[in-house]
Amino acid sequence: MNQQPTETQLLQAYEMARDRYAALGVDVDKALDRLAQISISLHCWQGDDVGGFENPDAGLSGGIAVTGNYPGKARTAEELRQDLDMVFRLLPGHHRLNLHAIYLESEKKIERNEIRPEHFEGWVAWARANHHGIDFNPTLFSHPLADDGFTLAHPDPGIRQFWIEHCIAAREIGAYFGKELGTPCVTNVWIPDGYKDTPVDRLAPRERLLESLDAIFAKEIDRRYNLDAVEAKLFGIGSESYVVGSHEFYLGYAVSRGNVLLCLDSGHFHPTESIADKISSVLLYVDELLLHVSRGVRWDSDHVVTLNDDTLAILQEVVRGGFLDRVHIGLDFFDASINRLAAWAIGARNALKALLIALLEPTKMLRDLELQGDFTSRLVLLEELKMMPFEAVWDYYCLRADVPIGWGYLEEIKAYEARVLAKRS
Ligand code: RNT
Ligand code: ZN
Repeated sequence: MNQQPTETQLLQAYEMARDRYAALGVDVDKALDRLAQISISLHCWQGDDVGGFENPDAGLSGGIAVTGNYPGKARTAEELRQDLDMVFRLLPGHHRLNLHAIYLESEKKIERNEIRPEHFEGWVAWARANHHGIDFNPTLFSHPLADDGFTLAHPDPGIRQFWIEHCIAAREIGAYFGKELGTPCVTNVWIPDGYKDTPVDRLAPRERLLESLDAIFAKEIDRRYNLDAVEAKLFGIGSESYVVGSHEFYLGYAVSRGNVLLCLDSGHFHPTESIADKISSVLLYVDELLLHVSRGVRWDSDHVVTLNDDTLAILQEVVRGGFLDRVHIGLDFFDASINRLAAWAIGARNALKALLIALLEPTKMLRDLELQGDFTSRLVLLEELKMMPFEAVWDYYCLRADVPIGWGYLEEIKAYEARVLAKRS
């Protein structure tokens, strides 16, 4: 299993693949150069089961859950950064980090509405040294004032105000990241608010959420440094019957406000509903999108991303539509039943592979066939494309970037597990 192809074999396979694609009019080198410009935002929370460092004893709440107890999870920001360094070494290209507010670093306890840039200096220093951009999220869960399942839509104005202040503080920290690192931070608001059982009043919580969001975004922040996004959801654990921030709610919000990005999480819709089909519609009305690429499995919206039809369809849409400059690609899953670094690497490499496959498509040829009404040829070609040698191109891309080929990254993760993770108990 550990037998890897030699460099000569990899190069030979690549050249053959390049000719096969050239015959279809696809310039492989151009596709790889484009791929190299795409940064994926790696979510910090896969590394420690969405725990954060604000209060190591606090449980995860908000209708999301992590299962599994694989040994070796990161317990400090330092350990998390060490793990991230390892994972980034397994990914071809330059990528970003997606942080949550609870990953702050401070000697003393800081209230959520009092978080400031200084609590994230360690992250900025690390990101600068390693050329990562940072994206951000206020954390509106795992907190006593979110325990009854409501935050920005809470009936108590004092509690709403607390969370409004937290979100404003988060946007300012986002701007700090953007300014310090020279690349805009996308700050994404997701709230858990909803009811377990059928509500009587579906309107009032949404009116309150609308008012809270307007208060949060009233403060002008330079869009060169920070971009705001809002994320909808269909249901969560304990909010099965009603979620205040539904898709319609946030779509309307983003469209009507004009300067807020919409975040589409692929695990947040009905099981047969794919966000792939939403991208071209939404981008007619909003300037930019944030994607949380994830994988829903029954009740869970956050399984590790695999290279399945759904992942492919999402990234194909981004590429086919020419949307790469308007779509921010982030990952969102958490699995504690397998090696956490492997979970990250598997998901991120799969998102990159899906992008590569999409970039290697002779889209114009397919589009012409479609326009001519030749659906027979369209289907033949789409199916035959599934057998094209993109694997040889991917291997070459990894070789060029000096990252492990094929499952070679497993060996590195196992070695890291023995060297570092096994000592964390
Ligand atoms: C929850 C949302 C949200 C979270 C992170 C931790 O359903 O998907 O994006 O996963 O904020
Ligand atoms: Zn999400």
